[in-house]
Amino acid sequence: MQCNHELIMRIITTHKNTDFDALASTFAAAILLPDAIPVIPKSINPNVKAFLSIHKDVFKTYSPAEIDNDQVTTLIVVDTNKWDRLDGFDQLKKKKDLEVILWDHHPDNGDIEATSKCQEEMGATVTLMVRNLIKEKKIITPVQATLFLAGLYEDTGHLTFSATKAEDAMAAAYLLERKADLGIISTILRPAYGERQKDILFQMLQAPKRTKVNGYSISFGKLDIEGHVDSLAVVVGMYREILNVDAAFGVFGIKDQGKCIVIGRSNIDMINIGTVMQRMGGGGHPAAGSVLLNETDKDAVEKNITDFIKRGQLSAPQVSDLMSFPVVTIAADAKMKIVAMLLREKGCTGVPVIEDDKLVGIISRRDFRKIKKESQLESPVKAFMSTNVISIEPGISPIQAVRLMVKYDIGRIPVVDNGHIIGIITRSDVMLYFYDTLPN
Ligand SMILES: [Mn+2]
Repeated sequence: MQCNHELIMRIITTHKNTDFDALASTFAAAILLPDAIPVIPKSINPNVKAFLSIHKDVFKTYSPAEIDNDQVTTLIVVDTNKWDRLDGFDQLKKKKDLEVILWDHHPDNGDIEATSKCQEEMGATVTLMVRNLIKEKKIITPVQATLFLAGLYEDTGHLTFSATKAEDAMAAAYLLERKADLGIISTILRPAYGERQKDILFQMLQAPKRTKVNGYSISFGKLDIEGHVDSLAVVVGMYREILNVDAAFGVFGIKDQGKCIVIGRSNIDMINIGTVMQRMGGGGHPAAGSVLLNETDKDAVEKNITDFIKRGQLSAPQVSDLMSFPVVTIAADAKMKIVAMLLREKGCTGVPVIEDDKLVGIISRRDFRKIKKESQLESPVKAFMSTNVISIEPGISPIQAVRLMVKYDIGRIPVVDNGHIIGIITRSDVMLYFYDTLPN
């Protein structure tokens, strides 16, 4: 009698530069398919590496070198759908009868042809895994829940990235219910600060120069770097904290590419980094931002930024930056029939009323209800206008304008400087502003 020794080897793997979503999905797959072996690429993100070194006993992984590809019968791929993102499995590409199971949240543009797959655009792959864990009533430990939530949070920016789906939030809720530890997550998701980053920070601190610009303390750290360096924003953040300045900029020259990366961090409202970076073609938000410039003269970059700040163009935007002007107004002694014509012509619901160049009231379509007989159309505007006008000063912040609009349920506020109307700010002005300044 012949004994047919058929080997079955199922392995789970994921993409190179393994991040938390990839690692989480790998171990979630290991719960779903308990006979499969998790194989992690050689190159993994520094914070994932740190996590694995602490959790060695709980999350046992294998390296691609430990796997005999000839024995592999099933390949489970998570968080990628491309062969070239895997480490050490090229041989399997052509293997006949290989079963391939795919779990991925990226758009379907890869070259891995799966025997069966779960591929949906989702904030994180681990959300798809959690869906199956719940369906199959698998029990997960708090440590597993913590890893899974770290993956989910990393890929969705704590559920804030626009790719986040409702199901990601529900998966997060489930993982919190399973006792995922938020304290640990905030520690392990902290961006990597390694040897490279430390060297750069120390170089920046060699000759720190603090300057006063418009009363604010500012510092520039300028140096050349070679090749790609992760987490430069973290370095600049630490640099600002150590020097205790209002705003700090890192200007990093990449000589061989003829470019430089500028990264800014600000601790005060008056210096809006997002605005600085936008003017140079980059982006960001008030506290942090960056730009890649086709420029190698780091001193020129410093001068450029300093000049911007000197001109006071970086202060937080004010109502006067957003308002529309000139404003259509009407004189207080104009007849009501003229107002009616004006409103119809301009297609607006109301217009400010002026007397001796000062704002004295506002007349709106609603006020025409007070007119009882035809002859009243010959009466002056001041007889029908409302005199308790909500107005705003030009130096106020846009958010204050929004508060007034909400409080009084109005869509437009006259901007008044010393009693004179100099513009009008509308709901659409402020909405446009807030959406434009949101970081991408
Ligand atoms: Mn992912």
